[in-house]
Amino acid sequence: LTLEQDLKSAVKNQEFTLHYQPIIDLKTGNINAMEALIRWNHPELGLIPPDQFIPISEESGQIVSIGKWVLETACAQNKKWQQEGYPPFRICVNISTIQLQHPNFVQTLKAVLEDKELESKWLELEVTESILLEDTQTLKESLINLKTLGVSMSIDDFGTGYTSLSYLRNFSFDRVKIDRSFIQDIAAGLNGKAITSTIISLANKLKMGVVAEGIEDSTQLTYLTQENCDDGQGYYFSRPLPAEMHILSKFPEN
Ligand code: G
Ligand code: G
Ligand code: MN
Ligand code: NA
Repeated sequence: LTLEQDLKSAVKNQEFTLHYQPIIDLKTGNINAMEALIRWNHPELGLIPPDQFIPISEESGQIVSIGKWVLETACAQNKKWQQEGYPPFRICVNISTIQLQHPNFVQTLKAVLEDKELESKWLELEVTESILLEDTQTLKESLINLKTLGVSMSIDDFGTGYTSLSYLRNFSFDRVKIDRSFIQDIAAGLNGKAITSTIISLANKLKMGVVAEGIEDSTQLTYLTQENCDDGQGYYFSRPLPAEMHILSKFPEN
């Protein structure tokens, strides 16, 4: 179809936009991070969600330039929030496996951080478990170089992919994000609760942080807090919103 054709001019025509969703510290209620989520404002079709164009852009290779735009925009926005005086938090960017496997990925990322003057510790990359199947040399080197650079790494949609626990042993990730399907199952009883609490204790034992995705109600929140889940994200706290629509609180003056 023409979506692939239209994607070619989308970066240049500034048709992409990022929405941001907070990731909340369940103990303090503070914002620990913001996840950047891309949307495409198509001139004729209107707002297109990423599920409908990211796979196309991965097949065509356009994800590399789109992904660079996402990194630049998200890092610049996080720097802006810091300059406005908000307590600093990480910016989380979703990275496709294809993007991460590109030989110039780490170099590009380093240049973006320098250009936007954002310290590497305020950037987190979210990758899915599919990355762990790609046992290539480029990928291994990239993961090591990213670690050296000081960016954080998290595994997104954890539990839905081809998780092999040996990968968690071989690569050191900072955080796992429990897929929202498991959070939705909490109210349904035994299995949802058992799976989420098992992922939480696995993360704790492996000294990784753990984030629950897709929290929509207080029952889920209460259970996750009780199970010592570190962070939470979901409509209960906030939908993904344009940067200017987030109401953030500044450090109290003292
Ligand atoms: O925001 P929404 O729920 O529509 O996102 C759907 C999917 O698109 C999610 O799996 C999310 O990880 C992915 N996604 C959102 N933004 C980006 C992005 O900038 N890059 C990549 N590669 N995936 C993204
Ligand atoms: O795969 P990834 O985790 O990156 O997907 C994030 C997507 O999940 C976002 O695009 C966002 O729209 C969606 N999302 C975030 N919070 C919730 C929630 O509480 N419920 C549901 N159904 N979707 C959510
Ligand atoms: Mn994500
Ligand atoms: Na997810």
